[in-house]
Amino acid sequence: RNASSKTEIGVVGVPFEKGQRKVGVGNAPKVMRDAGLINSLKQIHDKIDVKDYGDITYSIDHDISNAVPNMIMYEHMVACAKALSKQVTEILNDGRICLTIGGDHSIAVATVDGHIQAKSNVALLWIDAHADINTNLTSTSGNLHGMPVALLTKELSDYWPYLPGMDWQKPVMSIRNVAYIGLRSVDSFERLLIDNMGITAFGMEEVEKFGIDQCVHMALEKIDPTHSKSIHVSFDIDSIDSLEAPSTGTPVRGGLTLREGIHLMEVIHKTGRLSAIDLVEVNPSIGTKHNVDLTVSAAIHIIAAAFGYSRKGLRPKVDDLPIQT
Ligand code: Z70
Ligand code: MN
Ligand code: MN
Ligand code: MN
Repeated sequence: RNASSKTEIGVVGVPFEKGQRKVGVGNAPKVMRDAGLINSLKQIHDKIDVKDYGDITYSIDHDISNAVPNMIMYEHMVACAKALSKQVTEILNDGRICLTIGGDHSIAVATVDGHIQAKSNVALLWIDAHADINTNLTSTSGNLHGMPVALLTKELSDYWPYLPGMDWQKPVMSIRNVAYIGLRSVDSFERLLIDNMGITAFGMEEVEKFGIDQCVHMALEKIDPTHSKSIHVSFDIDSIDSLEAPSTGTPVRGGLTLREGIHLMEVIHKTGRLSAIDLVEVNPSIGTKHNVDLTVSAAIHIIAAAFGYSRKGLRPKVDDLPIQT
């Protein structure tokens, strides 16, 4: 409970869905806003200040389409990412915590890059059923939302070909500053990398064995042992079990419960060092209206927990008391 300190939030929507092949995930920013996201944030407690920076727009350079093998709709990702990185840096430089509403997970290349531009010393928690650490050589899909971690980290930079239009993006983050929680659908090359590089990864087996509270604390201890870094949480809604968050492109059973997702964010909130959150892969075109409502409300609960929503409730301000004591 952190109702005494002021929390300034900057929200940016990214209606981007070209990092994968299913239609609809680009509508999530609108659907999340229509579901009352901004008001839900304002109602967490009275020290919250929210500024909505609107949605990212961009225009593509057709000359670089098909420039890189096995990177589908590459030119779209490049253009969107450049605009988004700048916007994230601006929000952080305005002194706000940046909340990015995707869009598919390829947008995290930009949000983490923009965060590093503003704060340099960044620790990244990747909450996902998937590892998203393929390169264009290891990916069996060519989908860019399976590649952002490999684009961001310096240990993998030698494995990429020249990426036209991405010169602004510097892969300066160390994989040592990245931790996964929630993995349960990992490709074979991704598994090889995680094992051989000793990447910090708490899959669903570890969540089961140690519990979510221990997993988050152990992850933070690995990526931020001095308790000094600026924390970035890149939250793929498919980390949550598909029974509780069904409207997503690649649902996987046996995932985090909503309660585990909320608790994870409560732990992060209490560090006082959360600077950026991505909430990605909500697809309002998948499933019934009930499925979509479940998924959107799960996402809003998870976000609210990150900004200090208290499940215990908050005591009223003295002025609000019905009886003067
Ligand atoms: C696979 C790939 C992925 C989300 C699917 C899947 C990646 N590893 N990520 N759905 N959210 O295509 O690279
Ligand atoms: Mn993902
Ligand atoms: Mn995923
Ligand atoms: Mn410690």
